Amino acid sequence: MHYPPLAALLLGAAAPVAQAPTQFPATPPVTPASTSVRTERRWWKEAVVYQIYPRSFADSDGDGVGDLNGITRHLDHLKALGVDVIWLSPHFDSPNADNGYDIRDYRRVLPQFGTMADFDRMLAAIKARRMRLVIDLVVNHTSDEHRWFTEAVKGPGPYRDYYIWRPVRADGGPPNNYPSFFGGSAWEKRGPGDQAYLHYFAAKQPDLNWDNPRVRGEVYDVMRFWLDKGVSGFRMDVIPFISKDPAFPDLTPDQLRHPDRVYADGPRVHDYLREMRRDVLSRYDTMTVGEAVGVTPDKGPLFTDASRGELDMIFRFEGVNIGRDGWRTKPWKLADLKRFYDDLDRSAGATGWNTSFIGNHDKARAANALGDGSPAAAKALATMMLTLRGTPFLYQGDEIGMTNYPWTRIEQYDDIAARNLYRDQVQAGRVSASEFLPELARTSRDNARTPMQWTAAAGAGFTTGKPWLPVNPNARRVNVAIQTGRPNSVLEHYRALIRLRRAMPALVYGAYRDLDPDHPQVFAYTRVLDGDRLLTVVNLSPRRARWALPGGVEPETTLLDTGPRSQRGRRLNLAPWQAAVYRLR
Ligand code: TEU
Repeated sequence: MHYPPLAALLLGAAAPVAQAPTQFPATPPVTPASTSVRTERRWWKEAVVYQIYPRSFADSDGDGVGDLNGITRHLDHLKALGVDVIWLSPHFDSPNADNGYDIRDYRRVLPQFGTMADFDRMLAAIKARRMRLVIDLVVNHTSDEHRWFTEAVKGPGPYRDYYIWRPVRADGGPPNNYPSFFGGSAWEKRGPGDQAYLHYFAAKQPDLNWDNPRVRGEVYDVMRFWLDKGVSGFRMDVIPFISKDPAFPDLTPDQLRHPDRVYADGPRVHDYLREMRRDVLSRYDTMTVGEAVGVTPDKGPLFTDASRGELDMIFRFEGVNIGRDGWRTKPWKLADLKRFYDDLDRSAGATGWNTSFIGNHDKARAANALGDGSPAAAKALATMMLTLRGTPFLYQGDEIGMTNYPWTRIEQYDDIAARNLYRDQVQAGRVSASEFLPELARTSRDNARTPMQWTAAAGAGFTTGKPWLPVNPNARRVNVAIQTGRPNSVLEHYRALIRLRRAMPALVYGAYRDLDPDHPQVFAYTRVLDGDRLLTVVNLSPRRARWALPGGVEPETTLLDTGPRSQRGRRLNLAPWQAAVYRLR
């Protein structure tokens, strides 16, 4: 179909629909770190959070896909682990182009996962165990099957301006050179007129137009709907991306190397987050954590400084991404990881707060990505994660040291990111399959999405049917049942660490100091609160290591140790991946 230019103008949103201008107060400054305000106590600072990827956690009805009743059945595992808060990855109705990060209906449970009654029962069971639930707020984009979008695509009407439309170029090319995270242009022409809509992720994930106050009102209503049901807050998907530069200038070649940094720096993002806090969050007792993709170190505090009234915490990814460059792995140095944690800690400033995590549903398994896949490495990483300053977010399966899957063929993958990469890299002739596939196997998100390993049974106790992603063949050795009660298992180590964290306020609120930033194998730091002085020493390497105790650092009691007694005079001799926590004199 061809439309003359005039019709295109009438149909499209080439000029944004006029809206009542919203007045936002001036942005408050970040509290300088030098102001030594003692951090205020909050339940979410003291909490241990556990992320559930519902598709892969527990399948109660044998269809091969995890579900809410499966979660409800396994809550005692989380309680015994010591978890306070569950973060549930999207459980909403979705066509699953991106496994639920493409939402079709924000007020409906994905039928594969169950019903709203199942959700209510799950939430009641969580609360009965004195835990809380935080859900995933995915509002940078919706599914293209959301009713707002199916209406918007038709042309002018109340929903057109819920999304971002721009005319395609005269040669039919996209309005600008923004790339999508899942390959190709971030623009797709659809519907009448020569108009394209913006999608930072898949074409089936159109970006919402947050400059439209009606869109913000809809999002806030969705938030109130779930808060009124009793959820305790939100993990906010790519939340720094919500505000766009309406001029959509082309990215420079330099910016094209890190488009996420531009996407995360829109002109109104802080105004919108403060409005969200004022209109919604401040009326409830919540915690919020933003997925800060693209947020550079200097910008982090703008989101988390408590005096600004935006988010409570963000996830920054330099740590978990240290061993990778896109789909490739890369060598890394412990000193760089320590520098990141140091910088992160400083960026919390006087009133901000951080997160501590080693994996999530978008990463390869932590035991492999930052370790060598061994149980000892899993325990070393856990010790680090649970004694750093910041609220720890555990990812399902890491508590038993689950590892990457031995992928060999592209057909084994489910993830849209993996499949599109294969198309853009291998099928487009950029790299050979033999170069690409072993790297993808080490970096793919599907590593984190294979079924949770509960028992040694076929289906790993995850399902009695055919699992939607294959079960890792190591499930016979690596599973919850086998590790429960077994001394030195990864699971018992996690439990001990969480108990320790609960018993020691210094592990939550204590000041952090890296004692030896340059040591190539050992990560050693103190946590100090009033008279309490704790020392964590972790050998983050597969080789034995030595570390000399600095003057004034006198271990008094060993609170926890994964290896043989290690102190000889002023020296600690550490086995590969050995980790210990001491109370200092
Ligand atoms: O992830 C945002 C993000 O930028 C990811 O692309 C991440 O860098 C990537 O997964 C690495 O391969 C969030 C969600 O966590 C992710 O699951 C979604 O696919 C994405 O947003 C879109 O909603």
